[in-house]
Amino acid sequence: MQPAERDEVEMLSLMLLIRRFEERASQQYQAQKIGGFCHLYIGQEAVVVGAVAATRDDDYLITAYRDHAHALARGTSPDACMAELFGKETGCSKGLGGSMHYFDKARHMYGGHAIVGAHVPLACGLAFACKYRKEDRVTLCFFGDGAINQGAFHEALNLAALYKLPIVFICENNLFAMGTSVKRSTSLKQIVDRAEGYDIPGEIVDGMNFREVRDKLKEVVTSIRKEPHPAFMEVRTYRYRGHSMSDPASYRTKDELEKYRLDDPIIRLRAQLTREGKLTNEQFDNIDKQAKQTANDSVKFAEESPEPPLEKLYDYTYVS
Ligand SMILES: Cc1ncc(C[n+]2csc(CCOP(=O)(O)OP(=O)(O)O)c2C)c(N)n1
Repeated sequence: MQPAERDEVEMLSLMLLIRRFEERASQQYQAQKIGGFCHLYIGQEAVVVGAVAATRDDDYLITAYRDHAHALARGTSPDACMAELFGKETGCSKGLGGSMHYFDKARHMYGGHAIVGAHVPLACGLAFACKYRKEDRVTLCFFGDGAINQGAFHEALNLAALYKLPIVFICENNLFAMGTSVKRSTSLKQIVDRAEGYDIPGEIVDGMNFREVRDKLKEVVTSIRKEPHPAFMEVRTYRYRGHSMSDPASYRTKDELEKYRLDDPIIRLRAQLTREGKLTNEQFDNIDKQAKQTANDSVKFAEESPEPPLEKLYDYTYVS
């Protein structure tokens, strides 16, 4: 069981750790220490941290490929996360998954999935298992705005509603799927209206505001624990970096980016806590220093870790 209220300074520290971890990862990618794809979550931190603050550690969590923050928020060690990016044996997926395939079964973090929308039915499977076993866990299924026009997404929502599954579909609407604006890909004016088509209650949440994410999700999760049902949240957020490390993000204007930077979720929570006398500048600087140190240490750990042995190359690989 979680304490009734997660400490907000602790949650701010988590957001800073995620930010500093990914900044280091970005540098290591540019130095060619990390191969393959790498999608950063910078700017979206309040979404998953707000969600973790509203739920229990034994609730299930599953997401797409922008997954570093989801593992870190769940408590996967930064060392194991960085080592995974480096393809090292000490990584959270034994160095065989990379950036898009983080996994931590012990912490109920069920990936890390690269195919857009494909994990949404898997999330329903997790929620079905909980209901079948009469557990009061809730499944949190995160996905981007690009997933909502995939067939698998629609099949999953239909089943979730039909079976009254204990699941929250959390659409992290960062306005773009790669370089495609949501306005060009989706017929609806509001993504949340997708849920109505399946008789699933939905709401819009400000994803730059940690407190709003936490509080709205808490209400939803309380209702689901009482009587299982699906729910949908369109969380409006923004990614400050490109889609992946190789995207210069030339499809959006500097003004747009600047507007969202002024609404940085970390700065916002810091300001709220400072105004209320719960955080001093000195405390903030110390937390940030610690986050930077942890991120630096994770790079050292990853560098010094062994490669997976060659004979493990085909382990955990399956064909259908
Ligand atoms: C089925 C499928 N089609 C296309 C791709 C290529 N692709 C990778 S990421 C992406 C954009 C998805 O955007 P969104 O779901 O909004 O998530 P975000 O990147 O914004 O987090 C696409 C089209 C894919 N991985 N899977």
